[in-house]
Amino acid sequence: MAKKALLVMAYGTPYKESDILPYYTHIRHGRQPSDEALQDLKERYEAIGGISPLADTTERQARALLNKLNEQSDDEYELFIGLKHIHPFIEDAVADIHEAGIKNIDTIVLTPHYSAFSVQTYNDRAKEEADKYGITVKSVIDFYRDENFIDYWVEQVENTLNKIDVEEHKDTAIIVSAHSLPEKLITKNNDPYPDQLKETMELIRARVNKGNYHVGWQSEGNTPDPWLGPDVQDLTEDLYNKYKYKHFVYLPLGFVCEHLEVLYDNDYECKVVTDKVGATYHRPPMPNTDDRFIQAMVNEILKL
Ligand code: FEC
Repeated sequence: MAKKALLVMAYGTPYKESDILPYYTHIRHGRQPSDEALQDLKERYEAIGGISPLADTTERQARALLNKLNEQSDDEYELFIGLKHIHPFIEDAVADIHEAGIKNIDTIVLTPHYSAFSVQTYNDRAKEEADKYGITVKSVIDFYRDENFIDYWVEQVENTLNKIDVEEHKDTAIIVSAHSLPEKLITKNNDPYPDQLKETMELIRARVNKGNYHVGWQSEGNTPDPWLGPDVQDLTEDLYNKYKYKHFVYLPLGFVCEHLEVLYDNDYECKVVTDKVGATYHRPPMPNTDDRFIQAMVNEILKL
């Protein structure tokens, strides 16, 4: 039985208010945000209760993944968590793996779709650090196609539709979304990210063909360049104007748990729009440590 490191990588979140400035500066590649932008972010964290549940959920997801993987693998995995924008950084985790004397790492990023500007940047950082120590790295690229992952979201759509009068299913929008990225980076590089989101929507629609499916993008950054759109808030307003939908169901399935981008950008910002137009807001629970979600990731790791 070979000993391997399981490196679970995730975005990271401030642990306390004073972490917000260095965290935001790291996200901005070392450029400090303006006082106004910093204040705006602080207020968003305040609006979701002070801090994000992301740190705790990442830890629980990683432990659940480790346990399931060790039950199903011939290898014995030890868990390491590496974050993109706050400690423990990806590089710290790889250094810890070296300290532990482990020579093989399997990595996964807690996001289902691949983009060179998201998953690949995590993988490159892990690989670059591991190369310094002569450690071998294998990385999961994406896991959205796994049937267990789709099963999870199919059940969420069905549960939500069950709460809506059958006659109103035709007046229901189901908005499938992921984090937006700058449009020029994605189109110039023929990045699969937008197609993967559409494919995820089609895989769900093939199983629950009720309601009206639409793709949206959310949480775009504050830069002058265009980002992938339509933005979920604008989309909500446009769809309402066009179809007078009575219900809006949000599936932010490019994310894997409740955190700032879901609790604020969906549960607050999108709800402002549904309230304004007089439609009903629905957002089913995120996967968190759901067994099917964890199994989807285990399946991809076992294929490495
Ligand atoms: O709950 C929390 O505290 C953290 C939630 C969080 C997640 C997340 C996931 C992704 N992001 C992605 C791309 C970008 C790009 C920029 C950017 C900016 C921010 C800011 C905050 C933030 N992101 Fe994030 N992201 C989360 C939080 N993100 C806070 C800064 C303020 C703001 O713009 O709201 C723009 C950077 C720039 O200015 O240059 C690009 C992508 C994901 C999903 C994949 C992943 O998890 O890695 C892509 C969770």
